[in-house]
Amino acid sequence: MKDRQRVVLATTNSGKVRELAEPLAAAGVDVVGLDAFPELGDIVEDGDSFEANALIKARAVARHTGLVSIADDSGLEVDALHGAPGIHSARYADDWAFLAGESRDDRNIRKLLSVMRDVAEAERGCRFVCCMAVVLPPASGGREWVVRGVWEGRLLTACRGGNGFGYDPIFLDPELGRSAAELERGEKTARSHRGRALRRLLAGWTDFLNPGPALSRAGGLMASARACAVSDAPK
Ligand code: ITT
Repeated sequence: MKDRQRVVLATTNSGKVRELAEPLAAAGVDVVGLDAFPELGDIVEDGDSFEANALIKARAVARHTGLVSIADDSGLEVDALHGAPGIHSARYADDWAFLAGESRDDRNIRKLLSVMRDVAEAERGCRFVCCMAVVLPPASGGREWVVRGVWEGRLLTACRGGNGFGYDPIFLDPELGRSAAELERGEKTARSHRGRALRRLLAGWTDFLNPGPALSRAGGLMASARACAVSDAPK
């Protein structure tokens, strides 16, 4: 990457920031946090897919800040629950009361383990999914691109490990035989849905920012049509 690019990371999730800021900086992308824009209120994520919600967040932040923005919409899909909690992963247990001292992540895990308590080992397949959207501000043409990363795993019956965030303690990487929370940050990024999406994004980053004439035209059309497919190559 030739020039360093300044982008806003459109997330309020500190776990995501920890996992994204360092690899982005190493790739020449200077990250500005949403805390630099306290006037930006809550963004309503009312899309029906990870892709749609990532675009909703990235568009809102690019529009408000006038900077390139990157958003991550992610979650855990459990086969035995037909893909739930999926796009509702962050708010999965909002219908359950907190136990004393419990965090939102702890409560989500407690609900999921309880719902899955009678599900046999063979039926405990699951995956983390991450869709990452990058959107240029309107003054730069508003071009958009979404990439997807997936991490296949098994749902554990009890927590293991103290690293990471969210559902990491109950997600087993079957090839490593360790939970996501038993991995150091770099090990997790090498395997994870977020790491995979990020590597795809960085591989096409320069082309996305500096498209040739054909790509520019396609990007302009795509931005005005507000349609954006997930792909390995920037549109
Ligand atoms: P932003 O929308 O501000 O980015 P959020 O936490 O609301 O923050 P999402 O709507 O994308 O983000 O929800 C993602 C949820 O999925 C997150 O809160 C975790 O519960 C779970 N999740 C995503 N990635 C994860 C990971 O790497 N490890 C564990 N849990 C993860």
